[in-house]
Amino acid sequence: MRCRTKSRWYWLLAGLVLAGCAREPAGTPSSDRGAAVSADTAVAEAVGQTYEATGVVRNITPSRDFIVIEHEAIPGFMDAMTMPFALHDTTLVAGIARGDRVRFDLIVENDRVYVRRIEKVRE
Ligand SMILES: [Cu+2]
Repeated sequence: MRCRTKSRWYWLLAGLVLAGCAREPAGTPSSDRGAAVSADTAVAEAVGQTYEATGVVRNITPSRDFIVIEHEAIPGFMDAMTMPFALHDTTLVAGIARGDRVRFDLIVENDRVYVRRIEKVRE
């Protein structure tokens, strides 16, 4: 039970971490204000965009509202990394399992980033 509570918090936090993920690409020193400003500009430019990305599924929450994907670089938005993404609805991951290679659409809005379409691709 205690475990479950912890993992629930993990997913809630993961949603918040997402914004930080896009704002501060790996390797950006937080003390470097210039880099921080340009990263913010990149986030501002990303709002309203849809990005197509590919990666490998590492986890799906039992509630099917988050998926962890080891994604490849998303040009203009993110470096390659493993991170959680919110799923637009729970039916999206029907037929998708851990270890699957997937292609997905990432929608970037003002206050959230989520997956709207995801499909399994053949290796
Ligand atoms: Cu990422």
